[in-house]
Amino acid sequence: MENCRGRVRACPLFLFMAAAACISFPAAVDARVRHYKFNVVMKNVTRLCSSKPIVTVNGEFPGPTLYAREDDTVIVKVVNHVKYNVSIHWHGIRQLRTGWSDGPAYITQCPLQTGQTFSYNFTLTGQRGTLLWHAHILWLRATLHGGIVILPKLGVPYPFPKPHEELVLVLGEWWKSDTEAVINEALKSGLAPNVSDAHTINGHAGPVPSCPSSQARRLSVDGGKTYLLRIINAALNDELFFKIAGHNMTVVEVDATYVKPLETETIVISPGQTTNALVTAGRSTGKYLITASPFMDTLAVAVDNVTATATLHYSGTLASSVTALAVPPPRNATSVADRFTDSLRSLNSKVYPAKVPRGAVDHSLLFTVGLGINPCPTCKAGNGSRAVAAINNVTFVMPTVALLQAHFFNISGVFTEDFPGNPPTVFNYTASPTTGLATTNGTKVYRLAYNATVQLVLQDTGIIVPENHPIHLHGFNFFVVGRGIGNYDAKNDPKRFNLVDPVERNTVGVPSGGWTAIRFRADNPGVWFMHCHLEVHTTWGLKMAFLVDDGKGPNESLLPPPADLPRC
Ligand SMILES: *[C@@H]1O[C@H](CO)[C@@H](O)[C@H](O)[C@H]1NC(C)=O
Ligand SMILES: *[C@@H]1O[C@H](CO)[C@@H](O)[C@H](O)[C@H]1NC(C)=O
Ligand SMILES: *[C@@H]1O[C@H](CO)[C@@H](O)[C@H](O)[C@H]1NC(C)=O
Ligand SMILES: *[C@@H]1O[C@H](CO)[C@@H](O)[C@H](O)[C@H]1NC(C)=O
Ligand SMILES: *[C@@H]1O[C@H](CO)[C@@H](O)[C@H](O)[C@H]1NC(C)=O
Ligand SMILES: *[C@@H]1O[C@H](CO)[C@@H](O)[C@H](O)[C@H]1NC(C)=O
Ligand SMILES: *[C@@H]1O[C@H](CO)[C@@H](O)[C@H](O)[C@H]1NC(C)=O
Ligand SMILES: *[C@@H]1O[C@H](CO)[C@@H](O)[C@H](O)[C@H]1NC(C)=O
Ligand SMILES: *[C@@H]1O[C@H](CO)[C@@H](O)[C@H](O)[C@H]1NC(C)=O
Ligand SMILES: *[C@@H]1O[C@H](CO)[C@@H](O)[C@H](O)[C@H]1NC(C)=O
Ligand SMILES: *[C@@H]1O[C@H](CO)[C@@H](O)[C@H](O)[C@H]1NC(C)=O
Ligand SMILES: *[C@@H]1O[C@H](CO)[C@@H](O)[C@H](O)[C@H]1NC(C)=O
Ligand SMILES: [Cu+2]
Repeated sequence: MENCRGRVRACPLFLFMAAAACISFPAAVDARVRHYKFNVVMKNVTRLCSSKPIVTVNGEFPGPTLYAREDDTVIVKVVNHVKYNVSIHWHGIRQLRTGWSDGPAYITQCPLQTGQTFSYNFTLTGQRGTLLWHAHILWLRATLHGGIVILPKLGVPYPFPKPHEELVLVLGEWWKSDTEAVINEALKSGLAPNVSDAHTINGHAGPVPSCPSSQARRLSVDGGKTYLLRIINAALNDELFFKIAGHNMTVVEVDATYVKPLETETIVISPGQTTNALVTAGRSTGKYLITASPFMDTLAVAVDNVTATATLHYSGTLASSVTALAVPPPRNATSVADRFTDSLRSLNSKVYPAKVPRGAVDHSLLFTVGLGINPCPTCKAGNGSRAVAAINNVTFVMPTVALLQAHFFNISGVFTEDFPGNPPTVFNYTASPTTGLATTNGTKVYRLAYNATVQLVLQDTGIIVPENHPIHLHGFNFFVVGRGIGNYDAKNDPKRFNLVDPVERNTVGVPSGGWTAIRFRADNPGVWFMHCHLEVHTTWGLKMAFLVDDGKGPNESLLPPPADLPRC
């Protein structure tokens, strides 16, 4: 199953199948079913001047890109050859009625133990664009991730000028240490884990202070041609700014939904988000620096401040030519991030309408998202306390039986259905309280009837520190109808909601000390995880799940579990 290592030639559509040697479509007889095999194996790699074994798919880092078309069925046979339990999440794929293939460990499945095999099996319905796959257990997604490219149906063009070529750019974070050791050390101490040592672009950091000889990726372009960059943030904990010296980009899609073209110098992208942008090689020659640098506007929070670099390299450029530098925004450039985020709009065309739930909603929810401090007698470094995180003051405790299994087979005692729809206590969420920092434990879900409409306001808290949290919802896309700083005002803020062409996505940043309002329709039965996509916060408990009941008849009901679903 060869692919072009991130590079796809955008062939004329009628030639597409002939280009199978270039894109990864296997020469399968059944063009509608794409088979992939993921062998999870250890691989020794050298980065930042030192070497370590990492968990990979098929020995590749980043892992292989999955290519398919809208309406295809994808079957990925995963075999676990490593010592860790593994599960893989197909981030952003709706998984209509196929929740068993969603992937988060102990939410929709038990993990694949060493030696086990599971075939994820799902159909790509109503989606086209770039997404990502990644491990959804422990911190394994640090190295176990890759792109998903969903091409439009055969013969359906992009709603933007056809690019000459397409490039998948996976942004990541690299630790010199073993990432499991990093998080385990933090859980023992009660303190925050060590930040990463560098960011990466397609697996490479480029020259960095600690290792000036570190390699940089080179993207070769021809002057005058336009390229589609499929940018994926697969970092564990860092939101990133992405820039190319001397070149503006035009964003045309985010999270596999088309947007109104947005010209920008800087792209802001949170872990779990994807952004497709056109870039025209409008210069005639030269080398231009590409940068991925952190966005973290809470100065009290330590961040890996090492910028990853690659180069945009025009064909015919002399080796001696100097690279034009890009100046990344400072880590706290909130205004740069806001300008970008506030400008994104759904394409909302006749062909791709924004199906925003309008009018009164069935569930109007307010969830606080933030940190907390709980006692931990064994946490010496934390002076007997540990950092935790919570939604509506509930720190989610992982069950040992998958929630979806417990739901489908009516296994009691695994979860309760009393997840609060509003904060249990009303306070000034964005202030920094010095008392009442503890949270409650629970494995709670919020239950929704099939097809119910939901408005959910995600409100950051200032407990310990306010911070930007990229919240990811499994099983659905949602519309980002509003956003603001301070405490959400239920009376006045809805008046300014955009119910016409809000951006549609699966992961959204809740601004530091502010709120974000989303709307979605619960048209997918199953159990759907929602969590912060900063892995450190997920580990600390910033997660919950929605349980969506079956509707009427088989088309609105969860399928039975596949026979090879791993058991606990
Ligand atoms: C990685 O390197 C170590 C020692 O450098 C070696 O023992 C081990 O077998 C290697 N592992 C793999 C998967 O190549
Ligand atoms: C995939 O799931 C479909 C039902 O959605 C089923 O018909 C098919 O047999 C499954 N394929 C495999 C290989 O499990
Ligand atoms: C974390 O950082 C500290 C301080 O630099 C270092 O002593 C420790 O070994 C690091 N932990 C891991 C797991 O790398
Ligand atoms: C790049 O886009 C910005 C708008 O974000 C615009 O102000 C600027 O003039 C553009 N630069 C070039 C070189 O087109
Ligand atoms: C990055 O952080 C380190 C340690 O906190 C600091 O010494 C260094 O000056 C910072 N570098 C930049 C470019 O801000
Ligand atoms: C960013 O942080 C620096 C200190 O590191 C501060 O001087 C500057 O004012 C901050 N900028 C913004 C926009 O907050
Ligand atoms: C623990 O207490 C010591 C002594 O009071 C103090 O210096 C240190 O900063 C504290 N550590 C934390 C994480 O609060
Ligand atoms: C909360 O759950 C954690 C495990 O996730 C446990 O260590 C802790 O003791 C629990 N706290 C309470 C108060 O039950
Ligand atoms: C809430 O706290 C913030 C930050 O301390 C403060 O600026 C604001 O005035 C407070 N709001 C209310 C209503 O007290
Ligand atoms: C969260 O729950 C804990 C434990 O019950 C309580 O002490 C704390 O006051 C609550 N905090 C908030 C903000 O509701
Ligand atoms: C879901 O609700 C929408 C809006 O009320 C309605 O148009 C649609 O028919 C409903 N779908 C189902 C399957 O009930
Ligand atoms: C792996 O998963 C199984 C099934 O959930 C569990 O019993 C086992 O403890 C897990 N192993 C580790 C090392 O966590
Ligand atoms: Cu978070």
